[in-house]
Amino acid sequence: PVSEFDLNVQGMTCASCVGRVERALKQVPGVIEAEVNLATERTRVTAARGAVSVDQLVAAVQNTGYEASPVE
Ligand code: 9UX
Repeated sequence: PVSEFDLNVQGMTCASCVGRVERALKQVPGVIEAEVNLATERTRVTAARGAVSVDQLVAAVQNTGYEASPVE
């Protein structure tokens, strides 16, 4: 079973930014997939159910230097 999380990630302006954010999220234990949509600033994260909290994901993005918040 998996859980999906939607984040709004701001501050990305190029494809390398996208790569940094996706890599940071995929390095969080339990994360299976992370996909950034640069145009919409929306990021969809798939993780093993119960393995991560949205706060952990937000923190992982913020540690790379971008702003993140959960999408309600
Ligand atoms: Mo691209 Mo993003 O040159 O911080 S990596 S703008």
